[in-house]
Amino acid sequence: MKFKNLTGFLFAIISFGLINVASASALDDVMKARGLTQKDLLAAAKTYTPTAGRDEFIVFSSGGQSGQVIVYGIPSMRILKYIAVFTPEPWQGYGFDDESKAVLAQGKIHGKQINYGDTHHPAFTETKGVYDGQYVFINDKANPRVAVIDLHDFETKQIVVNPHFKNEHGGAFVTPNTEYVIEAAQYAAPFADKFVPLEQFNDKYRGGVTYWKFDRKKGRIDKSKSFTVELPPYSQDLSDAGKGPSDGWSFTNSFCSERYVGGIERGRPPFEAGCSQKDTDFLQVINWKKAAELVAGGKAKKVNGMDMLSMKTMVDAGALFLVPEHKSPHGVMMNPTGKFLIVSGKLDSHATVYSFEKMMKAHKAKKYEGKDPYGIPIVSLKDSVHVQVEVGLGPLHTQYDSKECIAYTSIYVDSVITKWDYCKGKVLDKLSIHYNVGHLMSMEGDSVTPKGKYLVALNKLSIDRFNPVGPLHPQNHQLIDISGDKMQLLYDMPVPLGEPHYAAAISADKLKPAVRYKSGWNSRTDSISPFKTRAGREKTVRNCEGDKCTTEVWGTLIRSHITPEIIEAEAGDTVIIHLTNLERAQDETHGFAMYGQNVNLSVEPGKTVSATFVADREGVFPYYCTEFCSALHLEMQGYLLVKPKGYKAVKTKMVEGQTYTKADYDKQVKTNIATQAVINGVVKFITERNYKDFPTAVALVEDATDQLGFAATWQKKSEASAKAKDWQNATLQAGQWWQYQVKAADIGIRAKSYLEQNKAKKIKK
Ligand code: K7E
Ligand code: CUA
Repeated sequence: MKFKNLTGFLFAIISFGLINVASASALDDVMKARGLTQKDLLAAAKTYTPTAGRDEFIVFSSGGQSGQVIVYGIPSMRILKYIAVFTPEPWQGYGFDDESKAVLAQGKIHGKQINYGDTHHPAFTETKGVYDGQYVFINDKANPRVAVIDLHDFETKQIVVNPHFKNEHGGAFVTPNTEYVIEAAQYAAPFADKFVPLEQFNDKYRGGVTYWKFDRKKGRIDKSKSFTVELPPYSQDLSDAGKGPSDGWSFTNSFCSERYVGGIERGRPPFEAGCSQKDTDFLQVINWKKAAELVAGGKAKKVNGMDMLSMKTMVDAGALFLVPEHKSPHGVMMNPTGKFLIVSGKLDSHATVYSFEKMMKAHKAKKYEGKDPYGIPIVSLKDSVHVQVEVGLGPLHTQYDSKECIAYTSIYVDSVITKWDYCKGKVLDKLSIHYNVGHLMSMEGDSVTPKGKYLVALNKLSIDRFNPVGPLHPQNHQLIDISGDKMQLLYDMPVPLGEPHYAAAISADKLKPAVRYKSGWNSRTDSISPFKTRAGREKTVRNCEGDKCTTEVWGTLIRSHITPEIIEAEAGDTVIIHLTNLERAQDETHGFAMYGQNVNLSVEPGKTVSATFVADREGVFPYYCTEFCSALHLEMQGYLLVKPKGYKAVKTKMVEGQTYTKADYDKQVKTNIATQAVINGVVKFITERNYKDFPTAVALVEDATDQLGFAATWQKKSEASAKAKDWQNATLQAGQWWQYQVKAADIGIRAKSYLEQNKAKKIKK
């Protein structure tokens, strides 16, 4: 739709009945004041998500050097979460509680804790090539590792360390039924964990591709069933798995097949010169199904404790060959039908479309143009290329549309996105982006059923796109509308957390994350924690063996108190605190932070976490809840008292700041009765409505009923104290009774407004 002028545009909106005349002039004013064009308004209308609105797609983006994964929505581009993966992250208590420390410890290298990762490529689990929304994998380029994130709770469950590589890049990519998670090496190194002179590079340095076996039932990678295929010391790069007709095969790029070793300090030209000298590098084509059979048939050797297939074994079985690629290739992407593979050379202006059928025909006929120095046969470019297309200078990565034969390639040097037809080999459209784009991401673009609609350009530089924040700039993710013939730029989103390389988007309706854990849950092992603690069963136990003492606490958290509120230990004790969040209510997370002990926990509803530390000196260590969980959140506090060794307590009375009389008790009881009247009114409103038709309302009512149960318990206690004329306790207990009433009222009112908003119907009783 084209409009002659602003009035025409507004008139069109009005006649569509979207806004009324009065607000049309208001809109006009806003446009003038903010200098917005019609195009801007259209873009805004395509991305703006009204309050409480939801996104159609959810993106899992690499967090680059932050070692995390960034979750955001499309089209709103609102960031929803940073998932802690390779790096400690205090908000989630990751790397602070014993349970998540155990996950990070799986990622140790030679016993050394690595507290960061360089995440590059996320990949969803697939079933028959379609995203199923169960798990997402992410790699760490710097310390060759892969992590498993469960989408049931968006938590990292496992980290595996590659025992063969010293670096990686071509991961994580999955096979169509997630049989394997692919991880290819990058900078060649000796497999042995020892010094090997660079002079022995050609003989002793190696690359490879690791196939991590994913056990879907357990939701974990099974290292004992995983293996590596040995490759020459070319720098392996991005990889992709075949699908459809090419299922069973995987494809890994390489650069620096010159096997050049730099060394400016030895008077040699640098890596960049020697690694880009030849006109071609090699695509490494691997039959992973055959490789798995070879491993099962005992053809693998254990190297550093994990199976490895030699190049010779693979070549002899016809399961490995090479195809030349143009100068310094980077991206390699199998198309949705599994017939074509697009590779682009970053020092070239072409994208090359390979035909799987053609290269297989040559390979089966043993029609090779020669062998590489390691005896791997080479199928010629001529015998494998479908078409080559001039897409722009410095093409990197390609993504696919829902429309057949349509691809988008990121052009790094030119800073454009090229839309082209890879069947016919024709460029269709170009869009300038800002600036120097790396990966591109289309919706469900790696699957056999891409969803089209949007594209995100993951730009390397943001330069002048945002308000300046110092020399370190945020990255820039640009949202592009690809629903029409022409691409349209919609939105710039700054990413202030490391440099994301790749991202993957899934339809939001495929994700069904939990809102609470089963009570007493260890979320990292996905089982009931042995330290689960029920209400009323809290305890602190001190045990000594010789002069080694341990103070162990089994505690609970619920609005608004921590049990225990006092922990006593002696200097030198190992203190272990287990905390269970007793809440069932949505979003009632409690935190736990303690002075001077590096203790900081996040305990979501149902979760049990533990913290272990040595109380190495006497002192008073306050602790408190870090999440503003209720009106009396600030009172959610306590003390760790670390007494000097062998301290003998002198019996003295607890001095309270305030004493209470019968008048105080009566006043509190009067308040409580009035509060109960308010609660009764809310209860009446709810029970007269069809609230049982609304699961959210039912959950709130359950929670409120719990709180009223606690109120009743404290009412009884206070009445007993009043009977005994203990006005001090009677008043305080009546106060606690009121606290629970207030919590019940708060939740009840939330349920009431939910029912009003959702137009609950009145029912006859
Ligand atoms: Cu091109 Cu690691 Cu896929 Cu960066 S990578 S852009
Ligand atoms: Cu619990 Cu604040």
